Amino acid sequence: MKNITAIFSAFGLDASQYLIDQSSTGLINQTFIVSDKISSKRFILQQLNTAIFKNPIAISDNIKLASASILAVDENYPVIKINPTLNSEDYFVDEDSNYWRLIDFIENTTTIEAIARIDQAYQTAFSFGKFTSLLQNANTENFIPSIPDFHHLDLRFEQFKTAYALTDDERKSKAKDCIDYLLSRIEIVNIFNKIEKELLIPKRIIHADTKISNILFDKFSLAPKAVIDWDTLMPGYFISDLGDMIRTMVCEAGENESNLNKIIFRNEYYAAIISGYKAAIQLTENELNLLSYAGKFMTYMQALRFLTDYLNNDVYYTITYPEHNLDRAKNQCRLLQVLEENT
Ligand code: GN1
Ligand code: MG
Repeated sequence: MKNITAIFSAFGLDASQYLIDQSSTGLINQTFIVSDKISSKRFILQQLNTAIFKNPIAISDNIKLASASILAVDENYPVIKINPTLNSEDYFVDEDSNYWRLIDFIENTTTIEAIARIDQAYQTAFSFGKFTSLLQNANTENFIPSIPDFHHLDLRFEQFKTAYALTDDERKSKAKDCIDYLLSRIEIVNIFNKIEKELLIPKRIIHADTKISNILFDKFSLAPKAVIDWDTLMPGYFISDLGDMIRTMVCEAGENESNLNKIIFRNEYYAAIISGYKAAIQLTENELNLLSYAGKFMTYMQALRFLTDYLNNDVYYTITYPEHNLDRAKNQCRLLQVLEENT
C-alpha cells in the first residue's frame, strides 16, 4: 500500500499506531484490516476498484440511504458504518486518484467461504431475504445503480451477440456447443423481457452479490449476524438475489469445476434456500410464480457472461488458464440443464 501515512491521516488516524493486514478474499476491491495496536479497535480499509465501480459516490450514498431506511425499521440492525475523512468526505482520494474508504469492523464474527450444511443455506437465504424486506420502505428511485444494467439479461444477451460477431473462428468453434445450448434456451431471456415489459414484479432494493461469504456469522453461536458488501445494492428483481443463491449453493461443485459429472443438484439445499427466503420476505403472487425461474435466470446470465468474456478474449474475469472462461461457461450450462430437470 502506497502513501499509508497520507491515507491514515486523511481519516485522522496515525498510521504508526496501526497493524495492517491484507485480506486475501475479495477479487474486486483491495481490502486491509487495520487494528489499533493499543485498543485493538479494528477497521476495514478498502481501495475501491474504480474500473468496475465507476461512480464511488453513488455507492456510499446508497449505503447511507439503505442504512437510514433499515435503522428506521430495526434500530439494532448491524448496518455498514462509513467513517468520514477529516474533510467529511466518504472517501479519501489519493494522488493516483484511488478511492479509499474506512469502514467499521464488525467484531466477533466469522465468514464461511464454502457452504457445508443445509442450515447454512437456509440462514443465508433468510438473511438476504430479510435485508431486502427491511428495505421495502426505501424509495428505489433514490438509489443509483453502481453498475448500470448489471442484471439486465437482455442487455447481457446483446453483449454476447456483439462478442460473437467480433470473435475469431477458433473461439467460435470451441464454444459452439455452449452457444447452441444457450440459443436453444432463449425462452429464459424472453421471460425476463416479459417481466420488464409487463411490470409483472416489483423493483426492490436487492443486494446483487448474495454469496454466503457476504454474510457474517457470530463467532460463537454461528448464527447469521450481518449482511456485508453493500456495493451493488440497487433497484432490481428478487430473482437476482434468490437466483444467485440457488446458482451458488444448490450444487457442491462451484463454477470453476471442469468435471461436469460433478454438477449434481441437491434438492435439500434447494428447498432450504426457497424456504429461508420465503420466511424472511413477503413475496407477491407473481413473484411466487417465478420462484423456479430465479435460479435458471441467474445461471443462464452467468453462463452468458463467462461465454461473452471468453469470446472477448478474457477481458473481465480473472482467469488462471487459457480456456478458464469457456470451462466456466460449460459448467454453468450444465448447471442450467440440471436446474431445468429438477425445478
Ligand atoms: C463477480 O468477484 P465476485 O465473485 O464478487 C461478479 C458477479 C459474478 C461473479 C461470478 C461486479 O463477483 O456478478 O456473479 O463474479 N461481480 C461483478 O463469479 O461483476
Ligand atoms: Mg462482491
